[in-house]
Amino acid sequence: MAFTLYNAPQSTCSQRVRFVLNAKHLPFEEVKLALLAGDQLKPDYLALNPNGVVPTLEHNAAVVIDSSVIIEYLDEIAPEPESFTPSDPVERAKMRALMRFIDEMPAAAVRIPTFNLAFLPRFAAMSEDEFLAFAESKPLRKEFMLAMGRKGSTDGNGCGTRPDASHL
Ligand SMILES: N[C@@H](CCC(=O)N[C@@H](CS)C(=O)NCC(=O)O)C(=O)O
Repeated sequence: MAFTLYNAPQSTCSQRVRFVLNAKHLPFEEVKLALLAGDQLKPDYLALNPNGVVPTLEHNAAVVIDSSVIIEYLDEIAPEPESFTPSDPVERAKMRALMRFIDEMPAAAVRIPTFNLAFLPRFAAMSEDEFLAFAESKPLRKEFMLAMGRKGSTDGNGCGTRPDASHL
């Protein structure tokens, strides 16, 4: 099996996939994208992942996008040495609910400090028009960028909230 993972070292979504590949002892090639430089928005990468975000997995001729989908895919094609998916449908449903929760809450919440700490210095150096054009070029994150603004925000105008997993 030949795997190529397009990812970024600091990206939590990429880390999830690297964790599963390593836990399953699956060797993989890495293509590291420089997110601050905008590698994820280049035409060659958008042809693989039209959302313009990492990670993306190439497995032979197949292209799989979205970290949660990728880790479920890996568990299906490589259930040995260990499967991470419960065989009982109720337990499997709980696993999926937890995965959805992680996507909806902590993954969304971490975008705000990431934006403020990593991206803001670059945006502050842009004119408002340059920032708007840059936001416009992001297929998945345009609204988030506009809500955060060129000067940043502490709450992203409701784009993220404090995660509470106590019910799971
Ligand atoms: N739901 C997607 C989200 C992917 C995502 O947001 N990736 C971030 C890094 S963790 C990214 O590529 N950000 C670059 C950008 O927003 O331009 C997944 O889990 O794969």
